Amino acid sequence: MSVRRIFIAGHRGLVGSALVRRLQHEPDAQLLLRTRQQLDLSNQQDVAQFFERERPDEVYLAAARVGGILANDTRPAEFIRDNLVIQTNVIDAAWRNGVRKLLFLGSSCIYPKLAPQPISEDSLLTGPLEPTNEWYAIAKIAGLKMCQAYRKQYGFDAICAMPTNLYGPGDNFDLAGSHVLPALIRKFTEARRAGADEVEIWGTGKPRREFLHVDDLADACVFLMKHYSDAPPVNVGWGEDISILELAQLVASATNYTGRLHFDSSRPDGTPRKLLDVSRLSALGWKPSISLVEGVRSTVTWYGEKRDRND
Ligand code: GFB
Repeated sequence: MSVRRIFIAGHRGLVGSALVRRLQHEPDAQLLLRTRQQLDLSNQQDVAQFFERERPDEVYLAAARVGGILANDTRPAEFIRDNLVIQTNVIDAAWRNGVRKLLFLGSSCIYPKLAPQPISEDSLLTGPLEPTNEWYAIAKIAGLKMCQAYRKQYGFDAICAMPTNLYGPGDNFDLAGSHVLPALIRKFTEARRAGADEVEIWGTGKPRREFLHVDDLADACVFLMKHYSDAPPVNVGWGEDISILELAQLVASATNYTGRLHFDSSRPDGTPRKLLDVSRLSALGWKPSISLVEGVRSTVTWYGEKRDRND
């Protein structure tokens, strides 16, 4: 049996660690993993030397500067710079060193703020972006276009997956940088443990979001690596969305919090709705399996155990 040398860029992040869990038991997979201390992906020379030396067969490009609405809105330079640099270094070095296939991870925020729902891949570049995260979105659009350009000019088999809002074990629970689901899990867990009678939720509670468990995303990425080789991006989502108010009620129930919810409407709502059209991926034969209720419960348990261990 021939061995596939697989580089997972960003293997300590939410997505990268899920890819490690998914791929580590594949009998023909040999995982190449480097921490930030071992390999600085923003250093072009280091990345080029790594690829020349290690010669991976496949690359999952999950390394990125990511964050929730506040981090995106307040640190735009970091979001556009770090993502452009990391993805350019990795995609170019992969192609130059004979990588057989690369999967680039984008985000549903590449689509216009007011795209028709559910959002099809064909909505790309048809209207203005959501202002709170346009810097990150522009970087991710550039990554997607770079993959398409390398395929067109060089025949490089680079594919692009566009996931919806993700959550799960290994997420960022820092309230200044996190996405809404880990933020709510932390706020409700702390409120229940402290006996607090109110939890603050940003915005009006009316925006609608779709959430996918990161283990489902990792499975979809491995599926696409095996079964898809084309230029258009592929949306990866659950197929249904819920309001932030409904999400807060779900997390309150999963954490046994019984106090009040206070909505701070001075905080931004962001895009009003973000539900992906997943028909392209469904037609290829993949579907997710971890429901939001089940995924939130297991992530609440994971987070509680992590806090108890103090790590
Ligand atoms: O998940 P989130 O930060 O990002 O926020 P986006 C989603 C919604 O939840 C917004 C509300 O309407 C927030 O105002 N929200 C309520 C909260 N309470 C909280 C809280 O305590 N923390 C946070 N973070 N939100 C991101 C983009 O947009 O989605 C990224 O900024 C990326 O670029 C990611 O694309 C997937 O869904 O609005």
